[in-house]
Parts: sequence; structure tokens; C-alpha cells
Amino acid sequence: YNKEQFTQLVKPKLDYQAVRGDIANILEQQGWDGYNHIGPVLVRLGWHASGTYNKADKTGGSDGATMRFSKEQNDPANAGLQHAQKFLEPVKAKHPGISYADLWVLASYVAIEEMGGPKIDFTPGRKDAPSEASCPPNGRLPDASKGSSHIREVFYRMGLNDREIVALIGGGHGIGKCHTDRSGYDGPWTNAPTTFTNLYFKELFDKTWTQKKWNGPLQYEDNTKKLMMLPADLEIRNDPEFKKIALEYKENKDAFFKDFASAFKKLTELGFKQF
Ligand code: DDH
Repeated sequence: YNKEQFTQLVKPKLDYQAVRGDIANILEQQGWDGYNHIGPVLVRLGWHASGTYNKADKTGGSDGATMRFSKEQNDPANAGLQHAQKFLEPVKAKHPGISYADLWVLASYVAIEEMGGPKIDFTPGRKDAPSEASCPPNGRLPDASKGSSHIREVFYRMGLNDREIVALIGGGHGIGKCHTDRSGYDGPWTNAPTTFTNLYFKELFDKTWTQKKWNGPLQYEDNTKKLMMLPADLEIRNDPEFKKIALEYKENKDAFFKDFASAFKKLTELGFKQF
């Protein structure tokens, strides 16, 4: 055997099914976000770990788990994700053989599935980078105040297309909420923030969205004043190409689930090469 084959042979096999179960068991956290469920913030961790990818120079992406280092953790876009990392520590302690990079991605898959979303097949093998030197530059994640050309620039840089953009944003913002102490924005997109649905698209088209009057950043509210949309969310309704796709997902939940599952798997495997 060569060294690589030998390492593979003697490495204890990780029981990913057991890791899945242990992640599922920590999703309910008393007092978290008013709905006692950390699924949404775990999905955001998986997305922000991955969404730094640049296909031109193959830097960034989920492989490396570089958000462990303060440079990337301190990117303003990642505010709040230290909580998500901490929630996963007991799972890492119980299964020390899993890399953080794999754990974060697996946790986002488990959260999506446990919230009623599609099951995404997990491919392990990501490794943890040894130092901050592997961090991608800050500022690669999308800016919520900007329009469709910015959104396309960010996702095309990763190598993702318009259908993938709409599926990913609709799935991600169909769960969870914005926090004034993290992004400055406030509130959830739907009335079911811990259930994975295509409700985001229904809210987007069926409600009237008006500018919220407050001292915070520009965001939109519905007539109940309970739900919100970011300026970037309204681009999914206003841009003709995004709109066509979003209307399809509003009417066809199965197509949305299927496309979301493959786009999220692709997103979380950007730059990840299995040996
Ligand atoms: Fe997002 N997102 N996101 N998002 N996102 C926020 C929260 C959550 C943008 C901005 C924000 C995706 C795309 C975009 C989730 C998943 C995904 C917040 C609020 C802002 C701001 C953070 C806070 O205050 O806690 C922008 C801009 C974009 C864009 O693409 C233009 C995508 C693609 C996903 C995904 O999952 C694939 C999730 C989940 C949350 C809720 C987090 C929580 O704690 O709850």
C-alpha cells in the first residue's frame, strides 16, 4: 500500500448516520429566536461557508472551514454565525473524526430535512485548513441592499445560474429571520420560519410590500407588519428572468424542492474535490 491507501485503511470509519442523529437532537434549543429551533442559523452557516467560492481561482468554498478563523468570522456578513458554530461543538466532541468543514455542511442538510425540506445526499471528505492564511477575502457574500446585477455577479462568480439563484434564495429565506444585532435587518420572511416550504414565493407575489418606516436599513413589510423582504428579495420578483422561475416554484412545490436540493448540494460542494 502507498501512504494514502494505508491512511484510508486504518482510519476508523465514521458513522455519518449517528452524526446525523446527533445533529437532529440539538436542533431544538430553548429560548433560541423565539421559536426554540436552530435549523435556520445552521443552514445559514452551511451557505456562508460555501458562498465565498470563486470559480476563476478556485479559492473559498466549504472545504477548509475557514470561518473558524477570526478574519472570516469578522466579515460583517457572518455576524451571528459564531452561535451556529458553538451549537455544533458537542457533536464535534462526540465524533472528533469528522472535519468541521464536513460537519457544517452535514448540519445544514440535516436542518433542511428535519424542517420538512428535501433530503440531500451527503458526500464527506472536506478537510479543515490549518490556518487563517487559507481564508478567502472578506466581502464575497451578497449585499442585501443591492440589485439583480450584484446578485448575478456574486452567484455567477461561484459558477451558479439563474435557476439555482432563485431556488437557493427562496429556500434559504423561506426559513429563519433577520436580527437587528447581526445584519441590522429585522423579522422573518414567512409565518412558518422553522418549516421548509415554498411559502417564500407565495408571500413574495401575493402580498403588497411597502417600505418599513423605521431608523434601520431599507427593508419592506407586508400589511400585517410581521413579515419582511430585503431589497435583494424584491429583485426576485422584479427581475423578469428571476420572476419567471420564482412563479414556477410558487406553483410547483415538487419542482422547487428538487431544484433546491440539487442547487444546495452543488453550492456546498463548490471547490471540494474528493480524493
Ligand atoms: Fe440569506 N440573509 N441572503 N440566504 N439567509 C439572512 C438570513 C438568512 C441575503 C441576506 C441575508 C441566501 C441568500 C441571501 C439564509 C439563507 C440564505 C439575513 C439576516 C440577511 C441580511 C441575517 C441576520 O440578521 O441574522 C442576501 C442578500 C442573499 C442574496 O443571495 C442576495 C441564500 C442563497 C441562502 C441559502 O440558504 C441557500 C437563512 C437560512 C437565513 C436566516 C438565518 C437565521 O438565523 O434565522
